[in-house]
Amino acid sequence: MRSTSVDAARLPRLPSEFLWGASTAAYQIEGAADEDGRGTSIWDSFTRRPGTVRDGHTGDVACDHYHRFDEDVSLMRRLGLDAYRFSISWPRILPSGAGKVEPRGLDFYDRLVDALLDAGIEPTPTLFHWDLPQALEDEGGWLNRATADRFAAYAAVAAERLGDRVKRWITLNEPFVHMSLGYSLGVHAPGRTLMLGALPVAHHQLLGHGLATAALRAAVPDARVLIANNCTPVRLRSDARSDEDSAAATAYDALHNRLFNDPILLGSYPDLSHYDMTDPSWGGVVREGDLDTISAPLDGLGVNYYNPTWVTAPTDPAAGLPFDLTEPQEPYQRTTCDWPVVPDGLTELLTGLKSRYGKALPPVWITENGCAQPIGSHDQARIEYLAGHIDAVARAVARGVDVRGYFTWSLLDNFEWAEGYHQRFGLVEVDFATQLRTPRASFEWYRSLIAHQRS
Ligand code: IFM
Repeated sequence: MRSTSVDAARLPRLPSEFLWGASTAAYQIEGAADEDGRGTSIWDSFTRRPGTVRDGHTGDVACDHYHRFDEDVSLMRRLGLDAYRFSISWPRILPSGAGKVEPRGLDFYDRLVDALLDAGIEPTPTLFHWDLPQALEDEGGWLNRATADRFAAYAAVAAERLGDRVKRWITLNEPFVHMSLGYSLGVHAPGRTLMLGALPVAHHQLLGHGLATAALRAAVPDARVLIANNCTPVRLRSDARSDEDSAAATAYDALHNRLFNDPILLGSYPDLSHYDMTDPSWGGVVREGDLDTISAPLDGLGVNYYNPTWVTAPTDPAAGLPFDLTEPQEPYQRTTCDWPVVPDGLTELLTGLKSRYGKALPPVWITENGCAQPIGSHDQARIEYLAGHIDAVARAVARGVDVRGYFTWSLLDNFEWAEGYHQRFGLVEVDFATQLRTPRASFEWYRSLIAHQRS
């Protein structure tokens, strides 16, 4: 590993109890798709449809973490992680989504949790990171309100088995992204193209979050429950002039951020009249009592941050959306996903959450942040990305935002959804032909950062 020019010791010191972690997700790393009674997930079905994923890649083997988790926990121990955020595969535990429990699936997470605890790492599972059991998709997926009840029942099964050792739980990962890419645009599973017809998916996921929160608290009285929302500061280009541009920003913010944060933190939906949604019940989707369930107190808000979003007024009103997505004028560095690298967007996001929600904002954990970089590069860009974003978190903390931890995305190179194995987000490089794990320079850098912050 090469030494680096960004000295981890020069970053501001975060509070001593600040938690340092790394994140992954089941379908992206586990593999073992047909083992030990695992049911089919929507990603198994989607990846089999021609043209959905670059080069026809699938998560069938992925990082083979199901068989190699001991080696991966050793890597985490070397890093000195306080916590590891992984996700539980719903179809591994309930192959049909509901009803019969597969004990071998639960056994796997039992072994993983024990290995983490032995290594002094706090297990932090997410219950839903997009791999819905196909059997539930066949009944409408998250368009079907019953999926929210099924989700709570699954949460209870997981909590009853693991809750003696697992105390921090995350219900959903990025419900905005699952709704928009999976149900509006069709570039993720389940591949529906409903555009605004996907909005019930937002409500049913949020209802599932609320019901699962209650189930977790019933099974694990000292549980700490979070949700991981993908949040983005919404920016206008510096040449934006019109009120229409500002209205576009407000509309996009409502859809991406407020739709998923307001009901949880304030118990209400944002103004969606830009989307012709004036009926507060969304045509009967939102029922009496739902918002009380959704807004049950949380122990923390998980924030996944990658970059700001630039919008302008729509050029084609007939397209049906009240904004256009656009590109910034500034020549930001780009990741291999072509995402601009904008660390100060994270400070803006965190301070913006504090001013928007005030006392209603619980402590925040950054539950994902990281970047894809070219394979074989010397990894300097990833180190600079991490340093810039951790510094941005420290700036928000200095401005009074209660941020309690940072989980980088990701521990390992993994299956990056529609991009297959082409985007490399890992602190650890994975050779998918041999499964050889090779820590990158950013691994060593993150290790030294954690050691320094603790010293
Ligand atoms: O890989 C994904 C992850 O599953 C969810 N958040 C964004 C990451 C990078 O695209």
